[in-house]
Amino acid sequence: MGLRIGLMTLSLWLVCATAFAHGDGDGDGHDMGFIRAQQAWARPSPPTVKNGVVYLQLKNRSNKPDRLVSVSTPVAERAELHKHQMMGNMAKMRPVEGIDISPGALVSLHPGGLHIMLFGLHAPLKAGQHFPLSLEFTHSGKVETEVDVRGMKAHTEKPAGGHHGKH
Ligand SMILES: [Cu+2]
Repeated sequence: MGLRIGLMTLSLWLVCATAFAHGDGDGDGHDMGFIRAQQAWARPSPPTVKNGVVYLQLKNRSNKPDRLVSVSTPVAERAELHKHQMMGNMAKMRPVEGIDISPGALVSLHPGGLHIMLFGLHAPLKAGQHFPLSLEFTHSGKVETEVDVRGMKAHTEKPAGGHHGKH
Protein backbone atom coordinates (compact mmCIF):
# COMPACT_ATOMS: atom_id res chain seq x y z
CA MET A 1 0.00 0.00 0.00
CA GLY A 2 2.69 2.43 1.04
CA LEU A 3 4.71 1.55 -2.04
CA ARG A 4 1.78 2.13 -4.39
CA ILE A 5 1.16 5.63 -3.02
CA GLY A 6 4.84 6.35 -3.35
CA LEU A 7 4.81 5.37 -7.02
CA MET A 8 1.73 7.48 -7.72
CA THR A 9 3.40 10.49 -6.16
CA LEU A 10 6.49 9.88 -8.23
CA SER A 11 4.60 9.65 -11.52
CA LEU A 12 2.62 12.82 -10.73
CA TRP A 13 5.87 14.57 -10.04
CA LEU A 14 7.24 13.42 -13.41
CA VAL A 15 4.16 14.78 -15.24
CA CYS A 16 4.63 18.16 -13.58
CA ALA A 17 8.32 18.28 -14.36
CA THR A 18 7.59 17.59 -18.04
CA ALA A 19 4.96 20.35 -18.16
CA PHE A 20 7.44 22.83 -16.75
CA ALA A 21 10.18 21.81 -19.12
CA HIS A 22 7.88 22.78 -21.98
CA GLY A 23 7.56 26.35 -20.78
CA ASP A 24 10.32 27.80 -22.87
CA GLY A 25 8.74 29.23 -25.98
CA ASP A 26 7.99 26.28 -28.25
CA GLY A 27 4.47 27.64 -28.82
CA ASP A 28 2.58 24.52 -27.78
CA GLY A 29 -0.11 26.49 -26.01
CA HIS A 30 1.51 27.03 -22.61
CA ASP A 31 1.36 30.72 -21.93
CA MET A 32 4.06 30.66 -19.32
CA GLY A 33 7.45 32.28 -19.30
CA PHE A 34 7.04 34.09 -22.61
CA ILE A 35 7.82 37.51 -21.30
CA ARG A 36 11.21 38.09 -19.79
CA ALA A 37 11.68 41.16 -17.57
CA GLN A 38 15.34 42.04 -17.33
CA GLN A 39 17.76 44.70 -16.09
CA ALA A 40 15.24 46.38 -13.80
CA TRP A 41 16.71 49.33 -11.96
CA ALA A 42 15.72 52.40 -10.01
CA ARG A 43 17.48 55.48 -8.72
CA PRO A 44 17.84 56.06 -4.99
CA SER A 45 15.15 58.42 -3.65
CA PRO A 46 15.83 61.39 -1.38
CA PRO A 47 14.37 60.99 2.15
CA THR A 48 11.66 63.64 1.61
CA VAL A 49 10.45 62.27 -1.72
CA LYS A 50 7.72 59.64 -1.67
CA ASN A 51 7.93 58.75 -5.37
CA GLY A 52 10.32 56.54 -7.28
CA VAL A 53 10.91 55.52 -10.89
CA VAL A 54 11.73 52.07 -12.25
CA TYR A 55 13.22 51.27 -15.65
CA LEU A 56 13.57 47.85 -17.24
CA GLN A 57 13.54 45.81 -20.44
CA LEU A 58 10.73 43.54 -21.57
CA LYS A 59 11.42 40.81 -24.07
CA ASN A 60 8.56 38.97 -25.76
CA ARG A 61 9.87 35.50 -26.63
CA SER A 62 6.57 34.23 -28.03
CA ASN A 63 4.88 34.59 -31.40
CA LYS A 64 1.89 36.41 -29.87
CA PRO A 65 1.53 40.06 -28.99
CA ASP A 66 1.38 40.77 -25.28
CA ARG A 67 0.59 43.80 -23.18
CA LEU A 68 1.81 44.99 -19.80
CA VAL A 69 -1.30 46.23 -17.97
CA SER A 70 -0.37 46.71 -14.34
CA VAL A 71 2.52 46.73 -11.91
CA SER A 72 2.84 46.39 -8.15
CA THR A 73 5.56 46.23 -5.53
CA PRO A 74 5.56 45.82 -1.75
CA VAL A 75 7.81 48.90 -1.34
CA ALA A 76 5.17 51.39 -2.55
CA GLU A 77 1.44 51.97 -2.13
CA ARG A 78 0.88 51.88 -5.88
CA ALA A 79 2.69 51.80 -9.18
CA GLU A 80 1.67 53.28 -12.54
CA LEU A 81 2.87 52.96 -16.10
CA HIS A 82 4.07 56.36 -17.31
CA LYS A 83 5.44 58.00 -20.39
CA HIS A 84 7.55 61.12 -20.85
CA GLN A 85 6.54 63.34 -23.70
CA MET A 86 7.78 66.62 -25.06
CA MET A 87 5.07 69.30 -24.99
CA GLY A 88 6.67 72.17 -26.83
CA ASN A 89 10.03 72.32 -25.10
CA MET A 90 8.79 70.94 -21.78
CA ALA A 91 9.06 67.30 -20.81
CA LYS A 92 5.84 66.11 -19.22
CA MET A 93 4.81 62.70 -18.06
CA ARG A 94 1.42 61.08 -18.08
CA PRO A 95 -0.01 57.66 -17.23
CA VAL A 96 -0.46 55.11 -20.03
CA GLU A 97 -3.02 52.30 -19.85
CA GLY A 98 -0.70 49.59 -21.07
CA ILE A 99 2.52 48.86 -22.91
CA ASP A 100 2.28 46.67 -26.01
CA ILE A 101 5.06 44.23 -26.81
CA SER A 102 4.91 42.67 -30.25
CA PRO A 103 6.14 39.12 -30.87
CA GLY A 104 9.91 38.93 -30.57
CA ALA A 105 10.21 42.59 -29.57
CA LEU A 106 12.38 44.10 -26.88
CA VAL A 107 10.72 47.11 -25.25
CA SER A 108 12.95 49.33 -23.21
CA LEU A 109 11.68 51.52 -20.37
CA HIS A 110 14.34 54.18 -19.93
CA PRO A 111 14.90 57.73 -18.67
CA GLY A 112 13.00 60.19 -20.88
CA GLY A 113 10.59 57.55 -22.21
CA LEU A 114 8.37 54.88 -20.74
CA HIS A 115 8.82 54.17 -17.06
CA ILE A 116 7.15 52.73 -13.98
CA MET A 117 6.24 55.31 -11.39
CA LEU A 118 6.08 54.33 -7.73
CA PHE A 119 3.83 56.37 -5.43
CA GLY A 120 3.85 56.35 -1.66
CA LEU A 121 7.20 54.68 -0.99
CA HIS A 122 7.18 53.10 2.45
CA ALA A 123 10.88 53.90 2.85
CA PRO A 124 13.46 55.74 0.74
CA LEU A 125 15.15 53.62 -1.93
CA LYS A 126 18.81 53.18 -1.12
CA ALA A 127 21.65 52.40 -3.50
CA GLY A 128 22.55 48.72 -3.36
CA GLN A 129 19.05 47.71 -2.25
CA HIS A 130 16.89 45.22 -4.17
CA PHE A 131 13.13 44.93 -4.17
CA PRO A 132 10.58 42.72 -5.94
CA LEU A 133 8.33 44.01 -8.72
CA SER A 134 5.31 42.18 -10.06
CA LEU A 135 4.22 42.76 -13.67
CA GLU A 136 0.84 41.70 -15.01
CA PHE A 137 0.50 40.83 -18.73
CA THR A 138 -2.69 40.05 -20.67
CA HIS A 139 -1.25 36.80 -22.08
CA SER A 140 1.63 35.81 -19.85
CA GLY A 141 -0.07 36.67 -16.58
CA LYS A 142 2.16 37.60 -13.67
CA VAL A 143 5.89 37.99 -14.17
CA GLU A 144 8.09 38.67 -11.16
CA THR A 145 11.38 40.48 -11.32
CA GLU A 146 13.82 42.15 -8.98
CA VAL A 147 14.76 45.83 -9.10
CA ASP A 148 18.28 46.94 -8.45
CA VAL A 149 18.64 50.39 -6.83
CA ARG A 150 21.68 51.97 -8.43
CA GLY A 151 23.52 55.03 -7.24
CA MET A 152 24.31 57.71 -9.79
CA LYS A 153 28.00 56.86 -9.61
CA ALA A 154 27.33 53.41 -11.05
CA HIS A 155 26.17 55.04 -14.31
CA THR A 156 28.38 58.02 -14.96
CA GLU A 157 31.70 57.12 -13.46
CA LYS A 158 33.59 60.33 -12.87
CA PRO A 159 37.37 60.49 -13.01
CA ALA A 160 38.96 60.45 -9.56
CA GLY A 161 39.56 63.83 -7.93
CA GLY A 162 36.65 65.52 -9.74
CA HIS A 163 35.02 68.73 -8.57
CA HIS A 164 32.20 68.90 -6.06
CA GLY A 165 29.77 70.88 -8.17
CA LYS A 166 26.16 69.82 -8.51
CA HIS A 167 25.23 68.49 -11.94
CU1 LIG B 1 6.26 59.24 -14.21
